[in-house]
Amino acid sequence: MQNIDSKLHVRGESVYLDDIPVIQGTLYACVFDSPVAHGKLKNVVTDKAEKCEGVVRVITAKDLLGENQIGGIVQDEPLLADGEVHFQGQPIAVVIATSEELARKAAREIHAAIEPLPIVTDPRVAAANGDLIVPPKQFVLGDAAAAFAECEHVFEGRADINGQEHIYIEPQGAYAVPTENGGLRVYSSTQGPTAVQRAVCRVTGLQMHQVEVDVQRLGGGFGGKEDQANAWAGICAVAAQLIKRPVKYALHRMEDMRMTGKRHPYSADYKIGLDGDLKIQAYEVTFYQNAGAACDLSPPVLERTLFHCTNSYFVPNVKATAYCCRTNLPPNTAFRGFGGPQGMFVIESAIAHAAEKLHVKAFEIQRKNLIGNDDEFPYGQKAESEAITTWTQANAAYDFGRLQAEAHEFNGWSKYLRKGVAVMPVCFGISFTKTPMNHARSLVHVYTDGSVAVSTGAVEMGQGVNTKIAQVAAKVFGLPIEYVKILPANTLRIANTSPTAASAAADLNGKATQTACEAIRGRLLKVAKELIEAKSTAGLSLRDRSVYRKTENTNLDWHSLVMEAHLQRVSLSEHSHYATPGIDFDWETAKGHPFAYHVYGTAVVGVTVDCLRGRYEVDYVKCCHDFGTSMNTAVDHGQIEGGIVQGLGWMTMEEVVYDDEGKLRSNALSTYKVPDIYSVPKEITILPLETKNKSLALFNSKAVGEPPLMYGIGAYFAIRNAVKAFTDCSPEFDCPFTPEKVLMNLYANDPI
Ligand code: MTE
Ligand code: LUZ
Ligand code: MOS
Repeated sequence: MQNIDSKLHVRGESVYLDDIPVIQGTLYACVFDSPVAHGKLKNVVTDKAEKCEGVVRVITAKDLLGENQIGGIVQDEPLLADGEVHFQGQPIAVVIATSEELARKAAREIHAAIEPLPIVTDPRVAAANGDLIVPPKQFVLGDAAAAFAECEHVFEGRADINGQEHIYIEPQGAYAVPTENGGLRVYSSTQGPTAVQRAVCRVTGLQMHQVEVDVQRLGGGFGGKEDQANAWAGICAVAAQLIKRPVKYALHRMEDMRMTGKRHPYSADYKIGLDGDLKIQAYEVTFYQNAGAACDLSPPVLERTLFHCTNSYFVPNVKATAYCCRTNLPPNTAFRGFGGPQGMFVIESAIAHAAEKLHVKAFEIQRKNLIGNDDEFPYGQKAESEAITTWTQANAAYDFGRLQAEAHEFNGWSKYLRKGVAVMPVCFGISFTKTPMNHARSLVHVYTDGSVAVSTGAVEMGQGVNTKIAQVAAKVFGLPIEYVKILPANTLRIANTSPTAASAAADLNGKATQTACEAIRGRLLKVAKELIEAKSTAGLSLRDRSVYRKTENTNLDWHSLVMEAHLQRVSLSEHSHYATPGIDFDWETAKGHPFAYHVYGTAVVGVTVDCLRGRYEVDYVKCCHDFGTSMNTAVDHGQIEGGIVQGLGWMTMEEVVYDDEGKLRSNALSTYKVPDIYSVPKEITILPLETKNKSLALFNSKAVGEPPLMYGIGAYFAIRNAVKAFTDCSPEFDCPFTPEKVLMNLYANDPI
């Protein structure tokens, strides 16, 4: 079944924030943001801008009627800078004008007097200065120190991981419209309608029932709109409240890149200990997370780095420590994988390091250490593992040894091309690691014409969650998908939502929808029982728009049943709640059962490096992926292909560059290169592993949104292997492996 939005997308008829027809009298915002990464804000000169054509008002921190604060976890993020600036791109003032162009023009006339303060961009420097946003976090399993003493081989090193721009196709934005009695309706390109509602209430001083947030769909979020849509909604809301006219702000790409946070860069130190049989006996790792200038979601991102620091491996003795370091960069934020990928890159680096020194293939170490059933993760949860199964099935289908041998043979005769292969297993936990976030609600109406409308808190951002939720309703009611409409996420219909994140939107909102539909179906079947004079509802079901008794069509059709139920004054509506059972986590002990289940998979990545130019191509990514029982293979394969390409981009060509002044140099799509049709792998093969277990997933389909991104990590190690096949070198573990970096490594040994 195809994505229900695909026809709209192809015709260009899908409505995104900037497509919403504007109301007469709408004004446009443009932010004046800090040109300095750290300093005392002495004075903001706005009078020139105020006199510009079309300008209605210029807003600064002192104008807010509510609190000047949008920090969610730590109260360290003003909506508009006040007293100090902490990163280049921090909003200081907002111009409100009659058109977008005039607002932008006037914003250029604002000036700020800023007395410079020292700028820190390196998380290790911040940690040395003691500038941590929250206290360090630690996971301990067994006794790493004692285990190292017993290990035959011990290796230590460092790994550095750069950030990543989200490059959602639709930049951030919001549109706030005043409603009666001082209320607001806010359209926002957000993954978290409730987070936007809370932020808007805070900065305007309104109560939550006065603020309606509506989200039709996003042109991509990838985590970048889990928290960071709040500022733009807050800015539009404040302006709409003050001026009493609708205010819109759709950011330009360069504004978005300059002012918003990205995937967190990390620097890490690792120590890995193996016994004579290549079993990893001990692992010690310290992570320095570059959080940027404000907390945002950095602590839970840091926690997920710890949760995934041993990836798909069982290590009996682990000590993992993580520091949340404040720097003068835009606050970094959620990005597909949410800190997990960074944790995985470090242990994969440690394994590659050990393999290099021991002259064995990395995949021999990887294979020997895969986590098995009932092995314990460092956070106490026992694995229901598919790690070995996905590895074995991928190896049976693709033959890692043969792929390596072919690369080796090729490297033997090719003059300037080198092939490299790497295997990347992935294990990713599903559930928000903050247990209280794992719940959702669904509101289902069956109308008297038999059509069905479903509202949930899930935000459609291209991942197909609406299609899956529509499938749930269609399945429970036995209807074609065309009978079901999924309404925009709206805080008046569905309250107190968790963001669409953690790959859990279909699980949580789909389960709530299932319960709601089943409740209505139960009532309808009772009505049907009377109409067809059956003894009980047992054996009755809804299928093909009809009521069935076992396998026989009773000729009572859906439309008549619905109308009859309505005439009998039976409710055709239901509001249901779902909360993931059986999960908990205690940070006091750093142990618990935080995840409903894990998603497993194994990928093999092959690359060819042009050793004259440093350029490379990804020849293939072949994986075996644990789908549970996929609800929609077209959507899920799309998620895997997209995730892989996004992961490859992060590992290879996407390079976020800040200079020492904290200025973003890679500030446009001309200087920040994302994968295009020419750089995607020539082959992506997906072998589905169908697992049926007692997992808590929706109709046994496992979440798919984030895990495949981490297959892309294999590209780094495949390129590294190809480079090592050309020249005797040991490239640092420092991603992305850009063509420039490849070239420098290829010729590092050459005297110049
Ligand atoms: N796919 C598309 N097309 N666009 C997106 O923005 N976001 C990813 C993933 N896949 C994203 C996407 C991220 S970061 C998450 S957490 C999940 O989708 C969220 O949706 P789900 O919970 O429905 O899987
Ligand atoms: N967001 C969040 C997430 O708030 N908590 C999480 O655990 C998480 N995990 C993945 C992606 N987003
Ligand atoms: Mo995804 S990083 O959970 O939005």
